[in-house]
This record gives sequence, structure tokens and C-alpha cells, in this order.
Amino acid sequence: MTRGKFITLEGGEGVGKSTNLVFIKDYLQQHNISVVVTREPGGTVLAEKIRQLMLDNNSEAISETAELLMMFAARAQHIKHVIEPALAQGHWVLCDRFTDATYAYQGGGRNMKVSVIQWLENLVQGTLRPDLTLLLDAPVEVGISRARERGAFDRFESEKVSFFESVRRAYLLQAELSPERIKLIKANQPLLDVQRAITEVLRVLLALNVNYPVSGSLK
Ligand code: Z5A
Repeated sequence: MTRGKFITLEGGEGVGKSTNLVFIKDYLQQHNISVVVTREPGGTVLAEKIRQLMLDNNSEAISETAELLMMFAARAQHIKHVIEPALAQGHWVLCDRFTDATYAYQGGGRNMKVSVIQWLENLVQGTLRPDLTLLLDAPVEVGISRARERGAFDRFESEKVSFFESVRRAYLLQAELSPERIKLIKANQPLLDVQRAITEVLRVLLALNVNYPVSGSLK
């Protein structure tokens, strides 16, 4: 059985991750790839409970350290019960946020030490890293105005603009450090153009996937 590919979707608030997740899933399925769609924090019963605790705006103040550990606790469950089994069975896993979000939000936004995040990443993930990360990037105010049309804010959405600026900077730094894995997609353009850019990246991944029969019909 050939191991599946692990694709993650990243970016700040409201950049279009959920919207494009559906597009990517459909695109891969049209190319006969079996896709497991999931998200972080979340993806298992326990991890979804941790997500609720972390997004709850009325909870007691959560310390930066507790937040970081909760992210990785949820991730440990997610990897063991969803991501690893799916990849081992040959499914491709498409995940809405993963550890780059930790570097961006807990590292950039909350100022947690990168060396601590790296240590936890190695502990929890071993050698598991995404094969491809699509980083949707847009000016913070664009993402915020898109996301806030939805109404009530969760604990992260209630942060100041400066927090989201730090998150964005940290994401862009991640992309600079890992240009092979992280592909930057300009999200401040019409959806069709965003999806055209995503398709270009996916086409390369499919072509590189030796077990995938590349035909002339790739769009
Ligand atoms: N978090 C963390 O701190 N550390 C971690 O390690 C992890 C996560 C894994 C929950 O994430 C929180 O967890 C997150 C960081 C933290 N908090 N924040 N902020 P989430 O992914 O569930 O929450 P989110 O980032 O707030 O997602 P979102 O607001 O749902 O945004 P989105 O999925 O990127 O956007 P969308 O729902 O697809 O699009 C928003 C709107 O814009 C929607 O009406 C679309 O129709 C519209 N849209 C999308 N694309 C376009 C274009 N191109 N043009 C115009 N309009 C568009």
C-alpha cells in the first residue's frame, strides 16, 4: 500500500481556508484520489472537545503555555487516531490548519519560544510533516472583515489587529524558511483566481506523485 500525501491549508483568519478546502477536496477526488478531510484543533472526539475549550470566549483566562500544550494534546490524538491511519491506508489527508498555525499563533501571536514549539513538534509528530502546505495570505484587514461578517467572535477572533499582524508575519517567515513545502497563495483576489493558483500547485504535486497516472486530462 502506498502511503498517502499529507496536505495542509494555512492562513490567518478569514483568508478562505474553509472555502478552498472544499475546492481542493473536489479537485483531488476528480483525479481519483481518496481524500480524508479534517481540521485542527479537532478531528477526533477528544480533540474537538479541546477545540471547544480553546475557542470559548467565556472560559477562564487560558495561559499561553496551557494554550500551546492543549494544541499539541489535540494534535497528538489527531495524528494517532486519524492522520497516521489514513495516510498508512493510502488516503490523502487534507487538513485545515496544522503545526504551522502553532508557529504563527502561539509563536508569532503569543510570543512562545520557537525552540519550545520545535521540541513539542518533534515529540508529538516524530517525523510526520506535511508534504505540501498551501498558505493563503491576505492583508489582515481583508481577512478580518470577511470573517467578521459571520457575527459572534470566538476567543481568537477577539484578539487585536496587532496580534493578527504578528500571526501573518510568522506565517510568511515559515514560508520563507520552507519554500519547497509551503506554497504561498495570494488570497486577496477573486476566488476564481485563488483557485486557479491552487490548481497550479496541485497539478505539480499530482505530476510528481509517481503512483498517480498523469494523463493529458489534467486541468
Ligand atoms: N489555532 C492556533 O492558535 N494554533 C494552532 O496550532 C491551530 C489553530 C491549529 C480556529 O481556527 C483557531 O485556532 C484559529 C487559530 C487557532 N483562530 N483564528 N483566528 P479556524 O481555522 O477554525 O478559524 P479561522 O481561521 O477563524 O477560520 P475562518 O474564520 O473560518 O476562516 P477561513 O476558513 O480562512 O475563511 P472562509 O470561511 O473560507 O471564508 C471567510 C469568508 O470569506 C466567507 O464568507 C467566504 O465566502 C469569503 N471568501 C473566501 N475567499 C474569498 C475571496 N477570494 N474573495 C472574497 N470572499 C472570499
